[in-house]
Amino acid sequence: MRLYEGWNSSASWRVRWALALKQQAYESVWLDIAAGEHLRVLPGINPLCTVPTLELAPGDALAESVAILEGWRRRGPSRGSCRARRARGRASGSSSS
Ligand SMILES: N[C@@H](CCC(=O)N[C@@H](CS)C(=O)NCC(=O)O)C(=O)O
Repeated sequence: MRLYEGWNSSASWRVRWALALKQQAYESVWLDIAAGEHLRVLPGINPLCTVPTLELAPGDALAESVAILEGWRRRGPSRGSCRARRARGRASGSSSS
């Protein structure tokens, strides 16, 4: 899994934080938007050429930060959604998030 992101892109940070919360390992590719790097790197991956772009596998990428989070969650990080984890925690008597 590879995240194409920009340091000055708040949408990129949204995805980055979500992946960190889920402890999801991924490769980070930082693109310099101001220098137009995204326009050279992203066309074959995400026709919108925007960051963040989450590449799940070659030829399988998600764009738009909220859609990325939803799409990635639906495809099932094995730890499950935050809501599912909280429900499991309550069911087991654990107070974890
Ligand atoms: N609404 C989108 C924003 C995506 C977006 O517009 N990203 C900007 C950086 S924050 C970008 O890639 N701009 C490059 C361009 O438009 O050429 C999201 O939440 O992902």
